[in-house]
Amino acid sequence: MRWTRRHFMGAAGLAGAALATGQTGCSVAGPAPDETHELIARQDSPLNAEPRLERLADSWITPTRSFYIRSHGTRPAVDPAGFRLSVDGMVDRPLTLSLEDLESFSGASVTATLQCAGNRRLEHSKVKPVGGVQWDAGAIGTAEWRGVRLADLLHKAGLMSGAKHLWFEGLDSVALKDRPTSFGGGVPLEKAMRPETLVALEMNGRPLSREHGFPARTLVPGFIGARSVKWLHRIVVSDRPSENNFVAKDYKMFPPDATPETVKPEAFGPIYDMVLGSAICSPGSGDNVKAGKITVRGYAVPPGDPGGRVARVEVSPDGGKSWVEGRFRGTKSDFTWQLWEAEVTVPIGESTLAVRATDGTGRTQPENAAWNFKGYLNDSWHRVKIRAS
Ligand SMILES: Nc1nc2c(c(=O)[nH]1)N[C@H]1C(S)=C(S)[C@@H](COP(=O)(O)O)O[C@H]1N2
Ligand SMILES: [Mo]
Repeated sequence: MRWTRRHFMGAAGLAGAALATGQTGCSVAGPAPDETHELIARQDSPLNAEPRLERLADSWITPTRSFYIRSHGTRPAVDPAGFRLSVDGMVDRPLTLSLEDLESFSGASVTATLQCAGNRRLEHSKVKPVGGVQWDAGAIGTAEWRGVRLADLLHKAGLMSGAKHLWFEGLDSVALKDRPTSFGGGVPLEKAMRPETLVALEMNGRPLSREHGFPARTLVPGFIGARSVKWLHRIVVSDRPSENNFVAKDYKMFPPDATPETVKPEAFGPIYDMVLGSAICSPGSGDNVKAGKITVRGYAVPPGDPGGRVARVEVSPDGGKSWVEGRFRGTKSDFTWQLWEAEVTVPIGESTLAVRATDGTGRTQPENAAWNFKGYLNDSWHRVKIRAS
């Protein structure tokens, strides 16, 4: 028995969900309940919400109730019995898979950190305002994902020669300025074939909730969150990158002087890899602390390439004049964040704490990030102003 889903269904009495669809005998469970009450909404509709930062540094695995939600459009309600995932394009044998078909593949589980490319956009906005959801540093979380390796699906379908890219399509509808579209993502074939890349059906031991993409999503560890497409219903194998808005136009890194009016998105490639980053989760911005020695806690994320790692974290009590080395807390694995803590001494009055991480190649986060009008990939030192008395 490779799958926990049926056990879960029995234990939680989810046969009711199957009955409700008139599919007695269907073994597929419904979604895990949406839990959003602990999140801070940055936008109500569609819901975009992040946890309080203090919460985030509590545990290596982020409980689903504290996991950020980032959605661009509608939140589909998918009937698990009627659901089909298609795999077509440059394949020898196009596939149309039900949830039961997906569960008949051997299951794979991966612990990975998911982070929005717009995490810490709020700080970009303080340099010069940018549009989009104004995320603090909480559009990130780490979960245990379970599903099917994308490579196994592609083996079954058979790749035609010349295949180079995968396109992913969600069932949601997103209103662009001039038209509605579905949310799409994509990855180069090389990443699709790697063992960490999944079509995920479960998050933290339960079926996906609706907010997190029930019943299926791609999960692309090391890549920006936008490539982990929720409510996934179609995979296309192609010789070129997807033409979906969110691959061809959005989620690109434009230079600081580019503007929405003048930029030519076709001149820039899609963002794939995450970049080295870190944030202070506690104390929080504006907190009052006791002067003297204080403990600072937070997370650091490695660059997204396989083998990317965080080698060092440093914390400054004085806005970057002096630095103290932090120590790692808890577990880590490939494609996950690392939690850390450090002791620094702060005087009475106002102080600016800062954190910066260094990766396995010796590269350290810059003091200031490359500002861009989309507000992506803020990798500057993370700073938090506190008062001590
Ligand atoms: N279909 C669909 N998939 C999507 C999105 C979306 O709006 N629609 N948002 C993407 C973005 S930008 C991020 S950061 C992650 C967030 O996943 P989460 O909401 O489960 O945290 O989902 C990605 N997948
Ligand atoms: Mo995102």
